[in-house]
Amino acid sequence: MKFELHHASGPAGPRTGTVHTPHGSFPTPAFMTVGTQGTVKGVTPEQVRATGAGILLGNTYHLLLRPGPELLERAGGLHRFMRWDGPILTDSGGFQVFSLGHINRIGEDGVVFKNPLNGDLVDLTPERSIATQHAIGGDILMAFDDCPPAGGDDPAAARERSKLAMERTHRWLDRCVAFHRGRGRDGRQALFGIVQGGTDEGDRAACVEAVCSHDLPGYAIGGVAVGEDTAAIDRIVAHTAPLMPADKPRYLMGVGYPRDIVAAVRSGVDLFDCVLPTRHGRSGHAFTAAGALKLKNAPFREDFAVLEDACDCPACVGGYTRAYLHHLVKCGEILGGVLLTLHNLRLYQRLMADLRATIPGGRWDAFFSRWPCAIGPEEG
Ligand code: PRF
Ligand code: ZN
Repeated sequence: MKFELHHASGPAGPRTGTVHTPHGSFPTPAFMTVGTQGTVKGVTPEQVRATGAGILLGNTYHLLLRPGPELLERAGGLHRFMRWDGPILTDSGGFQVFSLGHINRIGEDGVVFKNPLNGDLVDLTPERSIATQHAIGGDILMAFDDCPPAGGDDPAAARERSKLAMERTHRWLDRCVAFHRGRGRDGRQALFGIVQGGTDEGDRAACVEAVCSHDLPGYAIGGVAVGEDTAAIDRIVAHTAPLMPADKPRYLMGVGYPRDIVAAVRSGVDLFDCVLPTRHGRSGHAFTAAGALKLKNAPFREDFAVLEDACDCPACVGGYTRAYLHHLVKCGEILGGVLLTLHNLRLYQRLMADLRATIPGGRWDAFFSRWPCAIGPEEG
């Protein structure tokens, strides 16, 4: 993997670049479409490609349980299995174990969780995560990290838990790096480190220091959007991103709404992923430049406009009206979820393309007039 930086507006400002992988290149800032179980729910890889997606994200947690690394290896890796020949990034499974809540025990060695499919106990260690990611065959692998939820009722306990998570994440990173070295597809798989550290700026700085002491091809900001408010997300990202190496891609994991992405891009983040465009699409929500529409609501019953006139997605170009989408969503018809997924994914890609076009000239007032949904609390 190689990262080429095209434009950077100083150490703390927005950047444009290109990530080159063995499965092709894509421009940054980029939004990675989530394909958790070896599919972007409801749509084909050809349709995903047509939204403008340059890279997909897969999940070690899900693929380890089903279909499993042995089968994926026999299939020739996830690219061939799912028929997506573009770049793939895999998340390490740590975060999913925590967020999906089947944890049995967390210890120094790793995590033991209950397989929700059959009740068996599964051991997930840094080594097993990396070995599974080798079998999946993604172009970018993520380190196995410990990501506790934000806050809680007892600030002292949360602080203690966050400290332990940071330190454990660094020891686990050492093990990921050691295990990855000399393995993987002939060095064609790039391992990224993950910066944790909760909402404390000193902790974040210490984590950047520790994680970036490993010379890795890219680094991520984890532990953000795990229960904090928007202001805390913006503050931590604006503090952390500029501390990370300028010549490597910076990836903000699991974020977010269009406004969160725009704010983070302006703080120097290059890569994003989030389930929002797909998950919200399946639950009957459309993102638009003006804000989100909940199509189930009565006002759409007789709204014979398309979602957005300016959109070139199959739903808008095809002339499917808000009234028709309202009807599909009300009836629970899967076509509603498919059309809204395609629209939302295209909207995210249009947003990223406009960000990339705006960064070199810095005409942000004009950008926000095109994307009122991205105007943050502080811009009014
Ligand atoms: N770690 C990993 N994956 C993640 C996160 C994290 O902290 C997040 C947090 N927003 C999303 N996905 N490994
Ligand atoms: Zn559309």
